[in-house]
Amino acid sequence: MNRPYLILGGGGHASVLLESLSILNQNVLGVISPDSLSSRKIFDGFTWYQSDEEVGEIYRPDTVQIINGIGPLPKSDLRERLQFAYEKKGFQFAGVISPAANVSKYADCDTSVQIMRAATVQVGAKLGKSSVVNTGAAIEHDCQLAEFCHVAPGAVLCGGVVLEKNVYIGANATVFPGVRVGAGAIVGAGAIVKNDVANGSVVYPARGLV
Ligand code: JB3
Repeated sequence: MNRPYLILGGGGHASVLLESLSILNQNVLGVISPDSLSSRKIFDGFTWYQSDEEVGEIYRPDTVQIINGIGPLPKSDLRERLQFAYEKKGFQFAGVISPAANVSKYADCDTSVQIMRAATVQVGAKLGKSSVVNTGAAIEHDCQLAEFCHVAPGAVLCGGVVLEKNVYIGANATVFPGVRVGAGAIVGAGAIVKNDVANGSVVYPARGLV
């Protein structure tokens, strides 16, 4: 039987994941967030844990699974840092695939991947640990995403694109077929990327095509 879930973070990203888990009738025990949950109705009725330390004292790592509900933002390592801290204590992370996402049975998704509503993941794509394919994004055939990548809403990775770890692709950006985006690079919203992108660099759509 599936172990019940705890959601890390109680903001917008967590709320989207919680809706999918609810539709899938999954057992969510509570939400861990230093900030109040009261502004979002979807959290009503769930137990609120205000600190990560508290969770470590209440739950044994082998009795629950954690959902990483911290949204991946450029230049922020909070999502990755918290996950590593929990993993160090022995907790395991689970993924969420929206029932309204379209994921090929020939795609290979790590168990902690998150795929949101109306996103498409095509045949032969490979998604690494804790990567996020956000609302309506398209991951075409044979793309490879390493760990902790984020493809923001509406972005398109054409066939065979490679994202190294910690890449952030902004909303509605398009990455041409076969392009490799280096570790930690940021592709701004709406950018059109035709050539490989070096590690850690930033592609600004307003400065023209690369
Ligand atoms: O653009 C889209 C579709 N989504 C964005 C996503 C990718 O990133 C979204 O609009 C936001 O910009 C962002 O999502 P996120 O992380 O949900 O942002 P926010 O709504 O600001 O919520 C942050 C949550 O992280 C809050 O509930 C904080 O309390 C929580 N948080 C911060 N530090 C923490 C910690 N939670 C835990 N458990 N531990 C912490 O140390």
